[in-house]
Amino acid sequence: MFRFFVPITFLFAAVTLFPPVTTAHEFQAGDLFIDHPWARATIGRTPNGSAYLTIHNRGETADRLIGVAVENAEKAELHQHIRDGDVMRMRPVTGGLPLAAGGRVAFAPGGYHIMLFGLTSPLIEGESFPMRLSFEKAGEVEVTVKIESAAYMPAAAAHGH
Ligand SMILES: [Cu+2]
Repeated sequence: MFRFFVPITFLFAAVTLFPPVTTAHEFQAGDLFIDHPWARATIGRTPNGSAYLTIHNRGETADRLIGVAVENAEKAELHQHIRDGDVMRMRPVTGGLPLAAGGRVAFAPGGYHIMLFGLTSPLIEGESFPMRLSFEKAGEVEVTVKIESAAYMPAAAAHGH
């Protein structure tokens, strides 16, 4: 895959010099604030894509992300990466993703992500698509997922948080 050949030092420098200030967008469901949902542009006929976002629970009770749905893929699944010996593997998050009161969960490449299986069309940089998130207590909210370049990294992930 192309993106693995981009030198990582270059990515860090690019993020530092050009912070993605123009891409910030935020959505709200009750006490949950969902920041900058984004997906990587796909290259060629890649059948699957992945999407990321940050959820900040500003409330005083825990909640849980229990479902994700999109119209431009056959299936959307919550995934995480786990270490298996020397290999990182991804596996579905079972039982929903816990959102602690006052806590913040940042999805990022190499960590939590939303896997989009069977894309009905390629993800093209600069375009966007709707995604519906279901929370145990806060209910449902539709967010807009911005499609970023195939090499894009969010500032928080690039700085190792
Ligand atoms: Cu995955």
